[in-house]
Amino acid sequence: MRLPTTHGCVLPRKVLFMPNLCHVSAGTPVEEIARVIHRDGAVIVDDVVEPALLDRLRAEMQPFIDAASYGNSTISGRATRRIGGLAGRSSAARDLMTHSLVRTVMQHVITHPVGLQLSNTEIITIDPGEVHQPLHRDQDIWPFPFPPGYEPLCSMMWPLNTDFTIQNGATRVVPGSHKTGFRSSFRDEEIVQAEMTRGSVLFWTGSVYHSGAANKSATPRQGVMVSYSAGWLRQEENQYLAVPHEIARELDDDLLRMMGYERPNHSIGNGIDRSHPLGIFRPELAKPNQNDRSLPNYFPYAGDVDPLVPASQA
Ligand SMILES: O=C(O)CCC(=O)C(=O)O
Ligand SMILES: [Fe+2]
Repeated sequence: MRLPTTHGCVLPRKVLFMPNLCHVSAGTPVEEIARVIHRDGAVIVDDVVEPALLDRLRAEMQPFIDAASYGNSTISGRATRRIGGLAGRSSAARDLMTHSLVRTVMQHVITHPVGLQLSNTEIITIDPGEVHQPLHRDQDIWPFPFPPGYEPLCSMMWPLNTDFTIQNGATRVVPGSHKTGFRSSFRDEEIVQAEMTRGSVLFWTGSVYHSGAANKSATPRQGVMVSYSAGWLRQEENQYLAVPHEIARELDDDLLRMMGYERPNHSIGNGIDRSHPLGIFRPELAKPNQNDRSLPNYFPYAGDVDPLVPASQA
């Protein structure tokens, strides 16, 4: 038996093991949104942005989508077109990826963010006839066995051209699979699809099994996928290359910092001669050997600092 998708996450505790993707409203406190993500591995937040923002994003990106080629593997999708570099190519995409809800959810979900960073930006167009993408965990791009409960990565998907439906390839998710470690087989009853309206967003952790889905409709399914990771990991999409420097220098400092032009502690991400990496675009920050002494130091130099306990909790 499959439970219908619930609105408001009011499932009684005793049936929490049933596969389910909760919908919550955009006004839900971020702590509650994060609690559901930690519990289920994913959540849908309804009606976060106006469709007009998505119209603008589509208009800015359609030429790139039209020129995109298909993937060459089952994971990239042989009837799926992917276009990246959104931070440099679309101001509407920048509005989505820096939306205050996104920022706060990421801060609540990612473990030891040490300079939350943009990891990947993509428009994924699943054309009619595409088959299911294999279920996978996004965090497996890094060869490290993160323990259950440790979340180095969190992604989101915004329906772009149409609502997401079972028919047109709404993202598949295996709720709860973020707690059970590596797996290679799944029962159909465990898998749910992220049916949602345009303007809503699906969040999922790097640890939960999920995938794109078969498109059995007559219309392409376009979705905007954005991922954030802890700032001490290598980005999936290299933002220094994905966004040409002549465009990057015009972007807000705040976004540039999230793209990786940041030094989130004493020792990660220095520019030349231990200068601030944002100095490449902002000469006033380009001073060599001027570490920000207010930043946390994650090395236990003195022997009395636990590197995994943020200073605020020590
Ligand atoms: O297209 C989707 O719905 C999900 C895609 C995905 O999970 C991925 O490419 O990593
Ligand atoms: Fe994925």
